[in-house]
Amino acid sequence: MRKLLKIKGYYFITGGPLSRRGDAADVRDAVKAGARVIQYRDKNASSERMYGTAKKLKRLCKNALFIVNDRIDIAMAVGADGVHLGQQDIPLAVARRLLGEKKVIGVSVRTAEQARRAVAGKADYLAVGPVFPTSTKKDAGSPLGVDLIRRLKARFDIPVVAIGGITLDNAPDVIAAGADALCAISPVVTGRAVSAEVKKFQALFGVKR
Ligand code: TZP
Ligand code: MG
Repeated sequence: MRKLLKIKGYYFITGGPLSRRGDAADVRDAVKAGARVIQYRDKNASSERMYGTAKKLKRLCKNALFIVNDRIDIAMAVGADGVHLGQQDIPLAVARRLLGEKKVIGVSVRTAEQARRAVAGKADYLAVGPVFPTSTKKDAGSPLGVDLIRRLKARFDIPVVAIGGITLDNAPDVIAAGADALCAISPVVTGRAVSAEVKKFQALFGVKR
């Protein structure tokens, strides 16, 4: 039986060009504030740059899982804890074969059928979104609302991370729907202090440190 990954609270994703102070400073602050999952996401960097940044960020994640978005090669090259895959990325079965059973693989889903396939393929968590309208990811698709979170939690025993357009105001609805974790990129990386913003989201889950 596969061990169920436990994730709860704020799931940090790097903001790249949106960030006020840069990804490394943000990751340092997020970890300090108690974020237990850090995802390095960069849609524009060269492989060379991504490798260098990933290596640096991984070192900052002493007490946090370090996940690389999209790029299984970069994840493997730096010994990351896992990779996050969208529906258009390398197939889950291939990623699982390359990474082995111990690494974490998250999969983005927008439907119950995509979730069923991800669960069958031994994903460790699902990311659902965008829950609300967002301008951070241009091709994110139409907002799903919180109902899919509720339906997935009723049907599958796997952590669900909510993403897209989440703010401190609407996060309580996301948590009430059953999300185990949530990510809010723009509110956190454009905020005055990343650590303060992360702590506010963590507090909504009752996560203390
Ligand atoms: N995937 C679905 S929506 C999204 C991603 C990466 C962007 C979320 O950004 P924000 O600023 O939290 O709306
Ligand atoms: Mg992707």
